[in-house]
Amino acid sequence: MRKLLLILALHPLLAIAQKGLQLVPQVLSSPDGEPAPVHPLPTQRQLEWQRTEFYAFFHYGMNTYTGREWGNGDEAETLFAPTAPPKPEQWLQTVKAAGMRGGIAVVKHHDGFCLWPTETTGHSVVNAAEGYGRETNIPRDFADAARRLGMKYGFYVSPWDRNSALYGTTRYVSEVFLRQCAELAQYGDDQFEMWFDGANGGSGYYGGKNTTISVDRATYYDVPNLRDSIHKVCPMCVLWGEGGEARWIGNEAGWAGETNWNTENRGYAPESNGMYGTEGGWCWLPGESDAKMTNSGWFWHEGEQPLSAERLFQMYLETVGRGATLILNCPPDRSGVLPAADVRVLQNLGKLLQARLTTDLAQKARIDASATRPKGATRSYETGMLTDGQIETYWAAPDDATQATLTLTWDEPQTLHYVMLQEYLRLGQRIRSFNVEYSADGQTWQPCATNIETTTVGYKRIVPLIGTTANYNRGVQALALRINILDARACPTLETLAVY
Ligand code: FUL
Repeated sequence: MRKLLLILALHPLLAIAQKGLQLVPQVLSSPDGEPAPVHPLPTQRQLEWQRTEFYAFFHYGMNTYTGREWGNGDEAETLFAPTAPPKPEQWLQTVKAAGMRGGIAVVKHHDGFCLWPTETTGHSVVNAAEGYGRETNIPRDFADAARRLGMKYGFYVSPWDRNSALYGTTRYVSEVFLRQCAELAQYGDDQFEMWFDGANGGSGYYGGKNTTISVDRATYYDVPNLRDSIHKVCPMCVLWGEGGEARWIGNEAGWAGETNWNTENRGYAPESNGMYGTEGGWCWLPGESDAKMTNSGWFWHEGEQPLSAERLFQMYLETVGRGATLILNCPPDRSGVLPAADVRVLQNLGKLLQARLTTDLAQKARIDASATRPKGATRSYETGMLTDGQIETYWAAPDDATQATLTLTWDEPQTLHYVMLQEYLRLGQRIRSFNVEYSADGQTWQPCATNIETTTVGYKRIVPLIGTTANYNRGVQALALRINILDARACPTLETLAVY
C-alpha cells in the first residue's frame, strides 16, 4: 500500500492535481535554434495548396446549353449537346500561358447533371445527346490533361442537388453525394482541391416534387466522414468551403483584405469576415478568392466579354498579392473550348505577369538586416536565405525582437515597382505591421506605398510602391529600399524578399 502511495505521489498528473492545474509552457529547443512556432500552423496539405497561388475555375455543363446560371434540375439530359468534343486540354493549356498553376472543373452544378458516367443517377452524360454529349467525361479528360501539362487539378461538385428525389434525406448523403465524391476521387489521387459550394437555395425539381427543401449545411453533408474518406484516397486534396480546410474570401469581386490573417475561428466567424481572417483565430483556414474573367455569369453566355488583361492583373495583385489564392473563372463555350477573345486576354495577362513580376532586382542588391538570429547547427538565418529560391530556408530575427529593418542597396539607381514578401508559414503567421521606404541617394529616406495598408504579410504580400494597384507606369527611382517590420506576434521570419 505504501509503495502504491509513493508511485501515485510521483506520478506527474497526480502532482498537477495536487497543486491545482498549473500548466507550465514547454518550449522545445531545436538544435538549429529555430524560432518557436506561433500556433495554429498549416498542415502540409494546406501549405502545398497555398503554393498553387493562381488557378482557373471552369464552369461548364448543362447551363452552358440552357443559358442559365442555376438550372432547376428538370432539364432533359439530351439538352447537353456539345457541338464538338469538349477539350479540357485547351482550357488548361490556355490558363497555363496566363501564369496559372492548375484548375478546378465543375463536374456537377446545382442542377445535379453529372459530367461523368456516374452510377449514382441517370441525370448524367450517360443519357446526354448522342455523340459528343454521351462521349463526354470531364473528370477523366481534365485529370489526364493536367498531368500531361504538369498542372494541379481538382473538381467542383455541388452538394446541393436540385434534381435528386432523395435530396434532404440521409440517403441522398450516403447513396448519392458521398458516392459521387468517392467516384471523383478515383480519377486521380493527386487532386489538390475539391470544391464544395455553400449554396442551398431551397427550391428545385427534386425528382418531380417541385418543392422547396432546406437543410442545415453545417451538419447535413457528413463532412468529417467525407473529409476522411477523400484524404484516404487523395492525401493532398484540400476540401474547400463545406470541407473546412480553406475559406471563402467573402466576395466574388476578386479582392482580399490588405490585412489578411490565415487564421480564423471556424464555425463562429461570419463569412463576411472572409477577406480579413482573424488574428489569433483557433484554426488555420487560408482564403481563396473566386472571381470571373468575364462580364457575365459563371457559365458561358452569348455576347459576354472578357475583362481586360490590366483589370485581371490588378485582381491578381489584390488577391495573390494579399496572401489569398485566386481561382479565376474561364467559361468554355458550347463547342467545349475557351472562346478566342478569352484566350487572347489570358495570353496578355501571362505577358503582364511575366514582364512585371519576374525580374527580381533583390538578387543583385546587398541586403542588410538590423538584427539576425544566431546560426544553428545546420541552419543559417542570414539575409542570403531571402533570395536563395529555397522554400525551406528563411531569414529570422532573434527571439527578443518583434521589430527589424531589412535594407536593400544597389550600385546603380533602379526603377522599382513592387516589393514581394513571404513569411515562413511553417512557424505560423507572425507579422502585424510593416512599412516601406526608399532612398534616391542612399542617405535620406522617403516613405513609399503610403496609401497601402501594410499590415499582414502571410503566404505572400506584393506591395505596389507607387501606392496603388490600379496603374503601373511610374515606379520609384531608388538606390536603396528598406522594409521596416514594426510589429509581430513573435520574432518575424521571412522566406522570400523580392523586388520588381
Ligand atoms: C456560387 C454558385 O451558386 C455559383 O453558381 C458558382 O458556382 C459560384 C462559384 O459559387 O455559390
